[in-house]
Parts: sequence; C-alpha cells; structure tokens
Amino acid sequence: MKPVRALLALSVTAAVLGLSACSRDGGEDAAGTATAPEGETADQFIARVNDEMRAMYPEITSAQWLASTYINSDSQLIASKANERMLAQLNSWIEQARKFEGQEMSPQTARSIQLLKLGTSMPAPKDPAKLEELAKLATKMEGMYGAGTYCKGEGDDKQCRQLGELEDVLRHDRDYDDQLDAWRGWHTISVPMRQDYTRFVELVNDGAREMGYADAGEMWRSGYDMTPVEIAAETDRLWGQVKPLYEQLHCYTRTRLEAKYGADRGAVAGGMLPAHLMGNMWQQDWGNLWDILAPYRSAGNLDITGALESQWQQNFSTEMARHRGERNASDLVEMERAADLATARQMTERAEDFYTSLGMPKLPATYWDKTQFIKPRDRDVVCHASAWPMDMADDVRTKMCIKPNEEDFTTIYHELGHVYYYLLYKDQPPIFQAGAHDGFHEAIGDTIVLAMTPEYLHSIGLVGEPQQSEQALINAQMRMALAKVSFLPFGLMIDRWRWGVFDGTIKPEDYNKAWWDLKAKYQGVAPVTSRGEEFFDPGAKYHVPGNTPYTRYFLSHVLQFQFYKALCDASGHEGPLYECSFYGDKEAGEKFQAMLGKGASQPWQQTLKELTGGETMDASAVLEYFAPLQDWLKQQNEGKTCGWQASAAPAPAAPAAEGGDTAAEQEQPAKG
Ligand code: X8Z
Ligand code: ZN
Repeated sequence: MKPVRALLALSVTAAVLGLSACSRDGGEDAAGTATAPEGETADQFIARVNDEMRAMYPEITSAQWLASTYINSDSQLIASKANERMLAQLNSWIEQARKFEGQEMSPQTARSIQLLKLGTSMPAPKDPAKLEELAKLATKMEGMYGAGTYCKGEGDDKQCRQLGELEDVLRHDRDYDDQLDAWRGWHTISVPMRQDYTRFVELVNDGAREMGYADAGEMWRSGYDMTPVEIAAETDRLWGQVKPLYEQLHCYTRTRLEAKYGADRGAVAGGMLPAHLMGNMWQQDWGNLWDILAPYRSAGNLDITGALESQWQQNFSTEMARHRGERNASDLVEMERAADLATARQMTERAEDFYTSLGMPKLPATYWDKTQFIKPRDRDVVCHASAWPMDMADDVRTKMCIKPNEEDFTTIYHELGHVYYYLLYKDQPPIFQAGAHDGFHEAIGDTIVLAMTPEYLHSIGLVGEPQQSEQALINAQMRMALAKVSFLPFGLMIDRWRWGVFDGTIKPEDYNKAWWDLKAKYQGVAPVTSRGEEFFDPGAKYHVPGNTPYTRYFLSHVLQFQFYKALCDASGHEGPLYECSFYGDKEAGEKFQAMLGKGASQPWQQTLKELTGGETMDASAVLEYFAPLQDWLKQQNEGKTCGWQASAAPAPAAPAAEGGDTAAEQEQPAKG
C-alpha cells in the first residue's frame, strides 16, 4: 500500500487548494504554505489542519497516481512538485504546533499533534533547496524501480525483460542458470541508484534531526505508542518466539533443494539457501517452490495457480467465441489482453466477496472504473501492488499488474484489506485516518488470507474436495508456512539494514556487504557469487527506493495470527485454530469493522485489546497455528545438522562494516 501517514503528509502540500480553510482566517508564508491565525487554540489548530489536509489531499494523490501509473518526465515533475509542497506544508504545521507545547488541550488534540510529527516517512529539511532535492530524488528512485529493465544480447538478439517477466522465471523455471540470470539481471537495475540513495539518506536525516530525532530511523521507530528503544526490543522478542519454527523450515527446505540440485548447488557454503533458487526475487515468500517442497504429492491438491490459469483459458475461449473469424496475430493479442483483464477482475470480485460476506460494503463503482488491474502495454508503471485512498472518502483504488497465480490472488486480498481500512475509517478526522499502527494496516487482508482454508478454497471452486487426513493437513500447513513463516526474518532484516544506514553504523561503502550480512544472519540465504560494493542490491527491493518502512510487515505477520484467532473466537469456532474460516460470519465481521473504524484515534494497545483482549503483540498464535507442521518438520529434520553459518557466504572484496548490526556473530548450528 502507499504508506498511509506518508500520504497524509503528501496531502498536506497543496497550498493553493488549502485556500478554503486557510484564506479564511490565516495567511500564507513566503513559501505559500498556510500559516496560523492569531489567538487560535490547540483544538482549533487541529481542526484547521484536518480541514486543510482533507482539502489538499486529492491533488497530491492524483499527482502520485499519475507518476506511478504513467512513468515519464512530466508525471515525475508534477509528482515531485506536489511532494515538495506537501512536505513544506507538513513542516509548517509541525512548526505551528510548537506554540501549543505545554498548553491545555483535549487528549485527542494532543494525540493529533503527536501523529502530525510522524506524518511522513520522508522527513524533509526546511531549507527549500534541500527539500526540492529530496522530493526529486524520491520520485526519481521510485520511477527507476518501476521502469527497471534488464536487457541482454545485441542487435536482433537483444532481449529485454522487466520485473514481472524475471519473476516468472523464478516462479516456473527450475533451470539453475536461467534462474541465476533472471536474479542477477534484476539486480542490475539498482546499480545506478546507489549515489542517489546515499544522498537521500543524508537529506532525510537532516529533516529528522530538525524535528528533534536522532536520525530518520529513530523517527520511524517513534510511531508505535512506545519508545523507539522499546519497539526495537519488541521486534527482537517476537523474532525470538518464531525463530525455531523458521529454522526448522529452513532446514527442511535445504534438504529438498540439495536433493533437487545436488549438495554443491542446492546450498551455499555454511548451509545457507541460494538466493536465486527460492522462487522469489527477495527470498521472502517460498510458495513458488511447491513443486520441490510439497510434503505429500497425492494428499489434497492445493494448486490454486492451476485453477486460475484454467479460469484464464475459459475467459480466452469466451473471447475467441465472441470474435469468430478475427484470428490474425494482433487480434489474438487483443483477445489475450481481454482474458487477462477479465480474470484479474474476477479474482478481485472473489476477494471482495469475502469482505462483503463479513458485512462490509461493496466496493464503490469508481473502484472498478479507476483501478489499475493489469500492466498497461504502452508505458512504464510501478507494478508493485498498492492501495490508494485518493480523497479520504470513496475514491479508493488498487494498482497492480495482476497475473492468474496464487501469489497475486492472495495479494489482492491483502490490498483490499487496505481499501476496507480506508473505507471504514473515512469518517475519522484526516489525522486519524491511518492504521492503529502501520502493522495493523498490513495485517487486515492477510488475516483474511489465513481464513482461506482448503474448505473455503473448495467452496469457491478453486480446489477439489479437501481430504481429511494427516497428510492433507501437513500439505495445507506447508502451503501457508511457505508464505508466512519464510517471510518473518525478511520482514525484520530490511529495517535492520535501514536503521543501520540511517544511524550511520552502516556506511555507504559497506551498503551491500551489510545487506548480505543481514540476509545471512536472519534469513540464512546467500548469493552464489560475491556481491561487492559495485552492486546496490537493497535498491532492487521496492521498499528501499520507494522509502516504505518495512517493520510494519514483520509486525503484521505476527498480528494477523492474533487477529485471526480473535475473529475465529468471535465466530464461535471450536477446534484447532488452523481449521477456522470465518467466511460469512457477521459477528466476526462486526468485530473486525469496529477495529477498522477506529483508525489511529487511540493507542494501538487499546485497539488490540478491544479485538483480542490483550494489549501486547505476541507470536503464540503463530506457534499454535503451525504446531502440527512444526512437529512434522522436526521429524523430517531428525539427525540433520540444521542452522547455518552466516559468515561463510561468498566474501565481497569490500572492507568490513564497523560496529553495525551485521552478522558478525555466527549462528550456532542447531540439531534438527
Ligand atoms: O509491499 C507489500 C504489499 C503492498 S503494502 C504488496 N507487501 C510486502 C512486499 O511485497 O514486500 C506485502 C507483503 C510484504
Ligand atoms: Zn500492504
């Protein structure tokens, strides 16, 4: 999704649009941003900021939507200017808020001022030249990512591929070298970002320091209704809870990869998993390796991708029947396109149906008119999936490049989670139109994905009659674990890297080394050849050039199991947690909607308590859910030496990082 608070900040920009609120009693400063009227109270100030924000919002999001769905120099210029105005306005509001420090105000106003200071993940320096530079860099890097293309060969043999095509190789092709080529190819696109990113870090750190934070990372960690130190410790604690489960999955996966590719190619020195063989560009979701990792081949077919491909075929046949006689090459391409779009829309209708089954409203008609469902043919776009609250009201959209496969199918459910959050908190004041914390926003759709049991998938015609056997259970659990458990250390390591980059313990000359050290330490994955400082591999992951904080996803992967359990309880479910689907359950739906409606209006601990009864994030529901699989994995790994040595990865030529949180300590091999 678009970072919600960042978007709030984005919305702050348009001084021109802000006239309705600010020209009434306020004025404009030299930069054209709204200024405070005399004698305004804190409560009035927040009311004004909310009004101005709501008024400015649509212009900012429109500029951004254009820059993401139609990448060219014009859309980038407009988006960058919009960002610049927004960041200046946000700085102005934060400045104006200072005069209320220590004054009487309502608790809601105090909370609003606190949230305002966290209104962007891109804190901007006040100096207009630096602010302009920052806005340009941010737009440029996101555009570079979206337009990223890997070409090889010369002349007539030249072949160019973008991320989607390269991901398809990792998804389907099991040839070792083809996968390596696709993986390396994508990682060429970020090489030119290194300088820009280095400068970007300096600028956001300047902005964060001007706001009173030690650096931008500390500012990111300040958005959790607890201190930055406390949330960092919370992530360590949660990781400690789930790490043994991850290590078992890692061990099993390595065994299977070695069986497939041979001991020398199925693992990297130290027992790590080869980065290019994990079915995913970033090794964050191993679901595409089902062909290698399926526990039991004949126990229940959970091949959702196959079913979606058949649906595409049906749509294509319908198109063929409609266009009898038109069969030249370009007609065929048009018919394929029509089938792509029809399938993508049907997949989305299917996801919408889950939400409406809980009593949530249907998506507005404008959603269906304005959403980007599939990749346009005639221009570059940012394909990375996102959900957009365009006007803080009913103009909600998603932007994806949907293909008929399981990963995209579940991503649609994820994105609609954001969309329903937007729709359900739209009556909150703009400053509170955000998740209880950002991990909540990420967890809504994924909670629904957990409720997509084999029974649910069967009920919507995507898989056959579920088998009731131990083997079928393990298959179903493995399918979920390959998406959810594999993600956990990845969800942690990205911001371990960025926190180090922002606080200076990771220096620009060590960017790549520190990245791979952290991947080794947390994920136990490694590249098969050295990745020195001539590369900038972090830039090949959207959220780095897109400057989206990532701890939210780690927290979401814990919270979603807590939400799921609470909604299962609300629906009266009895029996093992993993058997629960609350599809169609209005009581679960009511509880869920009540939570979404609160937005960020109260500390997240309170919101969590209202849903689950507890006030802390806790991974015990993850462990409860996966208990059968964990037992099974232990049996499979019996007698094997599990774990990995993080220091054994191919060593880049660059010097070692000083004192960063890199994988200097070695993981101790654990017994299976
Ligand atoms: O970025 C996303 C969503 C949009 S908020 C598609 N996710 C993370 C990623 O792709 O890296 C969802 C899971 C993790
Ligand atoms: Zn998301």
